[in-house]
Amino acid sequence: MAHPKRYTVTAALPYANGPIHLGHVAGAYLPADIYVRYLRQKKATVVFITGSDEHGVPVVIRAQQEGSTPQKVVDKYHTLIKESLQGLDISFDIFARTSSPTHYETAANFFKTLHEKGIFEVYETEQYYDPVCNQFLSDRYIKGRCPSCNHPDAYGDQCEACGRTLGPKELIDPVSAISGAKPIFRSTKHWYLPLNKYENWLKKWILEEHKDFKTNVYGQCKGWLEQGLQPRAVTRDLAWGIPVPLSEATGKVLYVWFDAPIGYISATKEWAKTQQIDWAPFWQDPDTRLVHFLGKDNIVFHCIIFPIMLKAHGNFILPQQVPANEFLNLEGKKISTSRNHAVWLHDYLADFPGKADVLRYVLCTIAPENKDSDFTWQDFQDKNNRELVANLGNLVHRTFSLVHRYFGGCVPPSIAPSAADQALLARLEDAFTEVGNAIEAFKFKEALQLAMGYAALGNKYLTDQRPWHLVKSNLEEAGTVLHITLQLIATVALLIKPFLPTTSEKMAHMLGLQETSWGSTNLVQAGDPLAPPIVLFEKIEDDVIAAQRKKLQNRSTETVVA
Ligand code: B3M
Ligand code: ZN
Repeated sequence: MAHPKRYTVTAALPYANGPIHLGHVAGAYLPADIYVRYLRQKKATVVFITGSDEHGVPVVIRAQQEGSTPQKVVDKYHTLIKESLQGLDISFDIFARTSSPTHYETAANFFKTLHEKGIFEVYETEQYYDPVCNQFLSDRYIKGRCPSCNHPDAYGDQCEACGRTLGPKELIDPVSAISGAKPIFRSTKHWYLPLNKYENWLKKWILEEHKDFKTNVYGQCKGWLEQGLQPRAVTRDLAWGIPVPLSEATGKVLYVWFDAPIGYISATKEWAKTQQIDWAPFWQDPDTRLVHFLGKDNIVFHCIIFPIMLKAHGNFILPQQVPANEFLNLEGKKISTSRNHAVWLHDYLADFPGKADVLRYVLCTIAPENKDSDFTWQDFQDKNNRELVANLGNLVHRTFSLVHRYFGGCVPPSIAPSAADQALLARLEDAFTEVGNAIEAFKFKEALQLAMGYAALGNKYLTDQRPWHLVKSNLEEAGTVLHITLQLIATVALLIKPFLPTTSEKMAHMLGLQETSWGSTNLVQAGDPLAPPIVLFEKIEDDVIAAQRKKLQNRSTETVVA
């Protein structure tokens, strides 16, 4: 595929109503980061956008639970989330906030443009209203018995016991989650985006023109389109959010899912300003490739609603790819923030300092790319000990030790390489294409496996050639083997750079590599001095893993509200 002029890559804006967990990381932030790091290594022009989603009912509910205010909640989690993502080396160009003035202006103008173009339909409907608190109740604020499974505490949008999506009117014996009062119906006016009017256009755009979407994404879109689309309200009766910019809409705010995706655009504007460049080509030039990374629960918003918004507005490009992931489970169970069954990213970083790459590695090997997958602490330990330590770490350590011991710490020359040596070098030439193709197809798990396969190949080569024996009989031949192994290690350092950036950097430092761009060859030359070997990975002991399991069990039994 021809390469575009530039890339705009987004990762879903996390709700600033709580910390992020490993499921979020595996679903969106890590794959986005791998993709972006790869593009940068190829010297592409790319901007990587994310930030916090600070509006919506979840924030208001969290503030109530914490006895705080929505503003304090978003301030706290914005910082926590941003720092934890940075701790994992997620290399966004900007971590913006939907509370920023640029965003308020951009979102309000977007709404105004659609309003002026006569896109919206206005309907007056009866909605639940809390007569004690005198406010309309959003779906999450209504509780009642689930019509499907009889669970007594289902929410107006979903029953967490059976997973069914609900409408508030389906609940049996509804009560207000704020006051406990029985809600009454009251009429209210809202602005609707008539999704149904775009159905034919979407069918063509996705079902015909985007057969290249991942099967899980394509399948979900097809399901939505077959069910038929309905007009969807993009305004809400709520005090927290961006005010609807119309005089007849006092007291109403934009629906969070209307303003949040526009947040990608406002974030791009803010970033471009810091770079003193024009933001517009990143969203308007057809030669820009727009790619959204997210978890499967966000597919409908990014493949159906946001594209309709962009199309209705006009003058915007549409996403070229939406490589959404399925869900990551934890120790065989669904991750649940309400039941506190989660591994929080900031906890991991505190418990495993200096081990960001280990988590990146493990999460990439189990990325839920096509189906849900499972994180277990046992697997985490095994992959660290058996793959990172025993394969990559061992290869580097063995090779460097021999070169320091027998060749004065400088790359030995390659003299009369054998057929096996040449075959190995030839394989290295294909490595970048092979791994790069997998990355461009959003098959990150496969790409990492391929890259690590080269480390395994290096270990096998060493074991077969036995340079530690050769040094006694034929020093030249031993030097040749080590030269080739160093060439391989340098290639691996570049191949793993998008996945394990810190490890790659350590390896590049040890090898004295100047050039680390994708596809570079002949990376080391005879005579190049090497730095002393540094330990890349340490074994993780059983007691550390046992402690993590215990922590999870203890936390899961704590009672946490909503
Ligand atoms: N904040 C939902 C989520 O975190 C939402 C994503 C917005 S992306 C524009 O799952
Ligand atoms: Zn239920």
